[in-house]
Amino acid sequence: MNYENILFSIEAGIARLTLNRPDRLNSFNDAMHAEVRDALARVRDDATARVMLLTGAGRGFCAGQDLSDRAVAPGETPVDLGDSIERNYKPLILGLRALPLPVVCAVNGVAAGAGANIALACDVVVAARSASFIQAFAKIGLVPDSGGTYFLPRLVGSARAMGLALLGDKLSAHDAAEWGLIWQCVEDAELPAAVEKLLEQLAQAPTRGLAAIKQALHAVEGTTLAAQLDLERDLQRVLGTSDDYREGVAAFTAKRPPRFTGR
Ligand code: T3D
Repeated sequence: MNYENILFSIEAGIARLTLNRPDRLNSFNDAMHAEVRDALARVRDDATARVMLLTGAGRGFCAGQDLSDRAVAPGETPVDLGDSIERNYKPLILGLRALPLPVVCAVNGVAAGAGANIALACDVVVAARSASFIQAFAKIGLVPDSGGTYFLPRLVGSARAMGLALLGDKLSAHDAAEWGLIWQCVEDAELPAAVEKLLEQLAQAPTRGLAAIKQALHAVEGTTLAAQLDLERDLQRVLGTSDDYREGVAAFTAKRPPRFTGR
């Protein structure tokens, strides 16, 4: 597939996906959804990919749905938003969460509407100090989607989730980090270097082990301690046969740095 709305590459174990409609603050239309879906499938199927970066081009990260084709004239039938979510946003969020490798989100600017929640669906979120998070939905009569009603209370508690969702106020990257919504806020000029450092570290880490960590932490919702202990046991059993576990223990014993291959 030719990409016109995203930039995409996989090199040296690092998949990079940049939302690339900067004049619309990288808001999503159907074409961009199709391209992102295609790129995520390539990351999933590429055995050399060990970490993925998601970011935005220009001054924004993503302003959610492109609203330019959502205006409804009196008497016209509106677009079926449920259909749009079923076809586009739900597979995107589930696709990010299911990737068997860590996804780093570099929030380079404003993340609004679905754009904010797409960032929250990633595994490690680093934002530039000038970036912000806006649950813009209430301002146009909608409910937070793309997992917003799921992620927000879990990350920041119900009082702050309710305030963010009902008011649609801008939350600075600094406060987002303080509140535990994201991993880290860094100075704007330091974002590229901070992100590259994370990508390097994760691209050389034991990928299967990281995928299992992601799976176990995502499974914790609605489960019991006993069930989670069972899952940890099962994952550990499989990981205990991996090359990277063997290498990790050998390197520790020999007092040398490990050389993980992701297998
Ligand atoms: O519809 C479905 O399929 C259901 C799913 C819905 C999911 C959703 O995401 S609903 C929520 C949609 N998003 C929003 O409501 C956010 C709309 N945007 C804004 O509120 C503001 O743009 C921001 C707060 C994000 C940024 O403000 P600011 O002042 O920094 O920038 P700006 O001037 O508003 O935007 C710059 C340009 O991008 C501007 O175009 P122009 O005037 O330069 O030609 C603006 O119209 C455009 N833009 C920004 N957001 C969108 C957009 N164009 C289309 N759709 C957008 N969402």
